Parts: sequence; C-alpha cells; structure tokens
Amino acid sequence: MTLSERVAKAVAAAPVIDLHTHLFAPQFNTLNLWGVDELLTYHYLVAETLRAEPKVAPEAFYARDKTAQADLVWEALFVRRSPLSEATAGVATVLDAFGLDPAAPDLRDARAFFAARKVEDHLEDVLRLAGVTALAMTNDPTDPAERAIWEAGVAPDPRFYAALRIDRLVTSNDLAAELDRWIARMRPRYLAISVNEVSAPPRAVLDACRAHDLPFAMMVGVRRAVNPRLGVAGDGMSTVDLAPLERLAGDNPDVRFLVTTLARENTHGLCVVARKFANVLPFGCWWFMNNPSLIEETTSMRLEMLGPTFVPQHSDARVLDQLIYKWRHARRSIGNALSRRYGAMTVPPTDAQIERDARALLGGIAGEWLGA
Ligand code: RAT
Ligand code: ZN
Repeated sequence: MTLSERVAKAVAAAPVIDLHTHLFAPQFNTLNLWGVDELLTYHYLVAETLRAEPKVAPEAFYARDKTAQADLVWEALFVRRSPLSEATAGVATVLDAFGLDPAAPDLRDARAFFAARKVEDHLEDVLRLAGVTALAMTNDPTDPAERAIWEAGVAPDPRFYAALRIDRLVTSNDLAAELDRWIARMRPRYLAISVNEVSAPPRAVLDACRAHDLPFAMMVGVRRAVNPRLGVAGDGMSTVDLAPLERLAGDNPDVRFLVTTLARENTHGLCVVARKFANVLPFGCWWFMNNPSLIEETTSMRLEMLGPTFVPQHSDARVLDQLIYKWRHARRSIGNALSRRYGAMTVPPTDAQIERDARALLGGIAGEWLGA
C-alpha cells in the first residue's frame, strides 16, 4: 500500500466524535430532521438556489411549503445545473450512499425511500455510514419547542451530548441562576456561543465553566443577517481581532476554550494563539470554511504549527443524513493533509503511528475535551 492509501485507511477507520452539530436525538421528536426534503432545504442550498435563480424572490421561496421548496432546489441545482458546490455535492454523496440516483429528474424515488425508513434504523445506518460514535447537539433553552422537551424530562440517546448554547440566554437578568438550572437539567459537555467579535463573556459564564469544569466554545466571525431577506440563509462573515482571545485565555488559565473562526484569514492567527495558550483548542472548519480545499489547507497549517493537538473538523450538520457526506468529504481532506505531512518527514511513519494520529484527530481529542 502507498503512504496515502495507508493514511486513508486509518482515517476511514477512526471513530468520529463530532464536536458541534445542530442535530437532535430521536427523543426530541420533530426537532430530529432527516430525509431528502430536509437535505434540500438546508440553508446553504437555499442561498445557492436564490443565487442561481435570481428571478425567484426570497419571500416567494419561503412562502412555499417544504416539499415545493425542495422541488425548486432540486430543479435549480441538480437538474438545470451540475451539483459542483460543496453543499450540492454533499447531497449527491448522501443519495448515492443510499443507492439513490443523484441525477434523477425528480424526487419521487428519494421521497419513497425515506418514507419507508424507520427513524431508529435510519439513525443506526447513518451513524455507521458516517463512522460517528458520538456528537454534540446545540441546545438552546430559550427555544420554546426545545425547552418544553427538556422540561418534560427527556433522556436523550447517550450518543447525543448536550451543549448549552447561550447566544440568547446571556441577556437573561439572572444569568447565573439560569446557567445553573440548565446545566443541572441538560448535563452539557460545554457552553457555547456564536459571535461576531471575540469579547469576554459575562462573569457568570466563566464562573459556571469553572464550577462545572466545562469548556466554553466560541464560534467567531459571523455577521448575522447581512441580507435579512434570505432569513436563516442570510448571514455573512468578517475577519476578527484575536487579541481579546489572548487576554481571555491568559486571564482565565483555569478555563478551557474551544475556538473556531469563520474567516480563512483568521485560521493562521488562531494557530498562533493556540501555541501560546494550551487552554485554547482550535476546532473545525466552520460553515464558509467547510470546503475541501480550505479543510485541506487549514489542516495542513494546523499540523505544521500545532502537531496533532487540535480538532480538524466538526460537521455542523442540521439534518441527520448530512453526517454521511460531511464526514466522508472531511475524511478525504484530512487524509490528504496528513499524508502530505507524513510524506515530508525524514523518517516515514509506522502504521501504528498513523492509526494513533488519525484516532486522536477524528475523535480522541474531542472526546478528551468533552469528557467522553
Ligand atoms: O453553519 C450553520 O449551519 C450556521 O447556520 C450556524 O448555525 C452556525 O453553525 C452556528 O452554530 O452559529
Ligand atoms: Zn453551528
């Protein structure tokens, strides 16, 4: 076997612990999204459809029901054009994994296939096909539908870890009490926020992280609603100043920070911060970074600057089936970056070393930070 085949094999076999998704365990009922209509109405694809078909007004698109939206996306991005973007290629990978035709003229066969699936069987098949053993949800107690399920005493599938999302909770008048209450109820593996700029979170957040020994995840660089007409598909990004992250990590050496940045321009700076502060863990190639070329470039840079002490990718999946493509595609890019790095070593790696590194990068380090 060539070096790159040995690496690909080890990366394919390494179990994934997915650090950040928007998936829900089946116990959350209708919040657990899966199937072809959900896949096609993913906001990444909505943005691409409205770009490809500028005559379709966003308001008219959103006024359609989900099936009609999915039909329009299929027509625009799969029938009239080739699925070359990463988000469309992902749908093709998923359909192919289930033996469905990504070049079908319509969605009849795909819909029939998913309609015949039982949710429990489907979950097992997707996790197996994706090679995922555990994943973190995004749990927002200010969302009424989700809150009601937690308050009814849900016991999620143990492979679905809770992660307490505080974007909206931070504005609460009694944040400390709210955090204690939701940490007790959800038993989250970390607290998380998506922000434009890095800034120190309220004291209560850092206190809660310390008291419960939980990392604080910051996803940095999103600019919400740059095109409000696009709804959930309308967010943009910007580069950010990482000096406040250095201060935060330096002032709070007893708090662990999981950090990902949305701008390609910030990936190098984040590596430098992580070299200075061991309590900062760079993770994932987030959202607009989740493209094969950028994952390969970013992973290569992180390997050169940090060695195998980071988490190369998280899926950000919103639809269960997306785990299949997000991880198949990411494994390819991570494998390419790793074999290039090994190829540059004076002494070539053994199989045991390759396997150890692949396991650490795909799931081991995430598992350590999440107490898995
Ligand atoms: O990647 C996404 O799906 C975004 O819409 C966001 O949800 C982002 O990942 C976030 O967690 O803020
Ligand atoms: Zn997300």
